[in-house]
Amino acid sequence: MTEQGAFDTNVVTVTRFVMEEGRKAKGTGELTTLLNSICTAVKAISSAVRKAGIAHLFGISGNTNVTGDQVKKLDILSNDLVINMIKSSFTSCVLVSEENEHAIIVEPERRGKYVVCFDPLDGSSNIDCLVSIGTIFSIYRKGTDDEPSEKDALKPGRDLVAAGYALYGSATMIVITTGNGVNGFMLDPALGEFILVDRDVRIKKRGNILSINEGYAMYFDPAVTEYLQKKKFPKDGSKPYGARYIGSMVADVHRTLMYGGIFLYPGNVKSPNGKLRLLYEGNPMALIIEQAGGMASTGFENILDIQPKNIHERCPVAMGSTEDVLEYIALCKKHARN
Ligand code: AMP
Ligand code: P6P
Repeated sequence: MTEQGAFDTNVVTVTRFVMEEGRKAKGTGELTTLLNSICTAVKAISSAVRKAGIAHLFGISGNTNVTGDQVKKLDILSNDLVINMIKSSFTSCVLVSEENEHAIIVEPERRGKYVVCFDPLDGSSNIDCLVSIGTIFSIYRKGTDDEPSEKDALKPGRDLVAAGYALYGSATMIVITTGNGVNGFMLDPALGEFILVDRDVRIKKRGNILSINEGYAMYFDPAVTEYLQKKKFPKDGSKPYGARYIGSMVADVHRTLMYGGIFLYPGNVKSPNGKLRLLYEGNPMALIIEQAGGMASTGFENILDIQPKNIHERCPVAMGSTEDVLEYIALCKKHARN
């Protein structure tokens, strides 16, 4: 509805937006079809998430995934939805999921030219307490004619064609980039459509919110400890940063995108590369943040420049407002020289 309350007869849905972008790109429509199939999976996941408690989808399914996490029923359902929607779109040949140890090679009769890496339900440890969770995806073009394999996903994030995430929060939102900026669409349950609400999202050059799990403070590298000290007890007369940490990457990054500041999941003495996965957490979120005018680094290199070695490898994450990330990088490099 428009602000006057009149029904908007020219509403911009994600389907329409992606089709228009596809026309501009003079594509065959395959990427448009793929993006719309992912949106369909997200709508179905959103419906399941919203009634999980009633439909007994909460609770531990008893399985564990490749990372050893307890896999909850919603995780399995979400994974199956994304796999089935993408396979039935005839657009992709290789799928990499957080829930599957090995890459899924699409059967020949259903293959297309894209490679999709995704976390079907990120933040799943928060499902039972109703904290926001999300779906994250990134899309490469296969680029070669040889038999599809896991190695088709081992490309730097710089090569991504598109990336995005869905946030199942107080509303269901999908945020997408295809390399020409970032746009946000909110699900209108009455229409069953995602409506464009945030066109060409830009992140602040500097924010005042710090997002990190300080439960690991005793394991932090000196650079991280010094950075936190600087933000909490500024000596330049500036105000201390606010602290926000949800524990769902999609929610923490979406807040950082909308309000500015920095989201940190650094490596530490126990886990030198941190916890977050490069292919379906680090890269897609880094592309979104960079496309919105921000920065995404490991502390030493841009996340999008990392050459992956295996499909579930982890990467340290520092992403958000450029000036905040640059300040963090400077401390990482200072301590590396000492
Ligand atoms: P396609 O033929 O649909 O697979 O598209 C070929 C290329 O055109 C894609 O890999 C993109 O780089 C670009 N493209 C196609 N569709 C879109 C779209 N909806 N939005 C942005 N870029 C697109
Ligand atoms: P910690 C959720 O399990 C997740 O993969 C990300 O969504 C989130 O940012 C991170 O782990 C939270 O990890 O160690 O702070 O609980």
